[in-house]
Amino acid sequence: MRYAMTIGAAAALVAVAACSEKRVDTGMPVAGAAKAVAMLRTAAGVDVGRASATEVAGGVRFTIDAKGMPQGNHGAHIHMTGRCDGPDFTTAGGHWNPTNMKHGSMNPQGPHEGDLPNLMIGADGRGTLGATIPGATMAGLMDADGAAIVVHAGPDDLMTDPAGNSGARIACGVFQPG
Ligand SMILES: [Cu+2]
Ligand SMILES: [Zn+2]
Repeated sequence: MRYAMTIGAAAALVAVAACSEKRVDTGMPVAGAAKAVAMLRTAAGVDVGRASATEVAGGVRFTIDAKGMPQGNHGAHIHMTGRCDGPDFTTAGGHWNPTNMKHGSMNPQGPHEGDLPNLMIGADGRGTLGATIPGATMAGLMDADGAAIVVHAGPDDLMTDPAGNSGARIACGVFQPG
């Protein structure tokens, strides 16, 4: 009897663990996952890398592979409209924000769904980033007006609405189904 109760308690613990596990952002790949790719360009049209968006379990995983950018930390976000008109790329609109939050992962009222960590560019002008946005969907990203990825001149403080004081938009890319 005592043995059976211990087993029962252990099973309950496993059930709780399995349940909370589902909420963890695993970023596990999904078979036949939808994917989109964006080529990053400066206002002068210079190729400065690429970004990708891939459907994963529970969200969308974004990557950036950058080159030819100024050394330092740069704000990087998914913007709501799939347009990148120079020189200031304002046509990309604000941050992708389907859930009506404020900007920044350190903002108690944040973050936007389109908020990514800072992109760190090294002395060689290169940098990479990978982040999964829980709850995001490819259908939401690739809606009628599309989406763009934007890299800013300065670092994102991850807190100040609407864009973390990250300065001018120095590179932009429109997501295309890939
Ligand atoms: Cu931005
Ligand atoms: Zn934001």
